[in-house]
Amino acid sequence: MDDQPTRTRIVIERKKSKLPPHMGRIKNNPTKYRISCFLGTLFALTQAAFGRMMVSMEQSRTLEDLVRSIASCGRQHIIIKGSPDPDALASAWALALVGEGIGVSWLMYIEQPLSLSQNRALVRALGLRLHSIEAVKKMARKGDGYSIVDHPDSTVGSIPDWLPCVVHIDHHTPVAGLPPARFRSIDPDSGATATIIGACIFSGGMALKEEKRRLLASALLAGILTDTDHMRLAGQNDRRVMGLLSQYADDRLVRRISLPAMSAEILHEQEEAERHAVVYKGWMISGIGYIESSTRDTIAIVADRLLDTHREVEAVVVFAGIEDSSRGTLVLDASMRCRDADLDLERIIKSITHHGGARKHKGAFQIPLEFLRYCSDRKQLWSVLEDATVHALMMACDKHGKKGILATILAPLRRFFGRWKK
Ligand SMILES: [Mn+2]
Repeated sequence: MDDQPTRTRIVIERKKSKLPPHMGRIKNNPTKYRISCFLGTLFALTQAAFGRMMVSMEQSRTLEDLVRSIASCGRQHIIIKGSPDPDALASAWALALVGEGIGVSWLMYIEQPLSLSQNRALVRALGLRLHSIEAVKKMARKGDGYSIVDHPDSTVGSIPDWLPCVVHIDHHTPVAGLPPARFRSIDPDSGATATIIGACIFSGGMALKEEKRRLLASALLAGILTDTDHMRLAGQNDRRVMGLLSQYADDRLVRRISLPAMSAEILHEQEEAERHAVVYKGWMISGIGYIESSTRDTIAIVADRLLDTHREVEAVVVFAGIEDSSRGTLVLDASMRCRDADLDLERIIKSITHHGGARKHKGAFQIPLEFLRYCSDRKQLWSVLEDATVHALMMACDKHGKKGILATILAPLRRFFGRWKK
């Protein structure tokens, strides 16, 4: 099957090149010049209209397209690249069910181990068997394909080169240069990937057994609730899809799998974060030391809570050294939260590292520290990591923050042009 067109942006190029010789001649003839201008405008308008049509076609992708893409592979390898949170798990299972409905079997893989009790509860409730990402190499056969949910980057390093990407669905800020996918839907206006998939499946009227439908609606709803901070950040799409899902979902199950368990550990980490926080130009930056990868999501919850508690700051960054003792890995993981949707977290993160991404209000980056895990003085290593991270963030704040250099230079210009707009 042909590759589906990727999400297109309408770009009308304005070239500053000199007029070609024949245009020079036309310019000397006013009537011909006017006709050529008119034809040029007509051509540009047609192009723009066609582009817009392509975009709206993309947005109205139906269940049929999704089914066709999954049907094109013998077996679906569904990969969760980011944190296996309720949004990613529910979305991945939704793709599995779409495949199951047409006889395409599936396997599910995770790059990071499960963290937090509600994620484990969701995996149990759905009866999911999760494999480690390294297993794809062994399991993939010719004719299979892989799917990515809830991650802006559809490339996966540890899979065979010949394995095609059949589905890529996400709600983070899109990244450039992705490999082709047979079905791709990237919508940063949706608060969760579960919103995009939920709309596709539940307004598309996919046939599902009652029990599976109840479970899927509950899981997707929990995914949307978790990613939108219990609707605080929900947009129009999210609310519409939540309305659809709530007709089938089981309230008690949704509560169980979407409420962050308020453990003593989280409260302790929050206190730690407050004690070590550096406040710089409205940003609260805090490193909480080393934590085990099974409790990795703590930093995201602590970041949420700090932004909630400290109303005076515009952004919060909580970071930690994440250790996985079974794999022997060490990763610097940071969670960013901001109050104002205008603060471009994607740009801020990309100014620090390419290992991360963001959407409105939330972002994260992970820097692998492969070699540094051999450092025997862990205390000293942490103080180096803390120093480097805090300084990198301060520089990013200077450049892109609301009280940073760019904002200070641009503010009078904005005010000046704002006056003219009125
Ligand atoms: Mn998500």
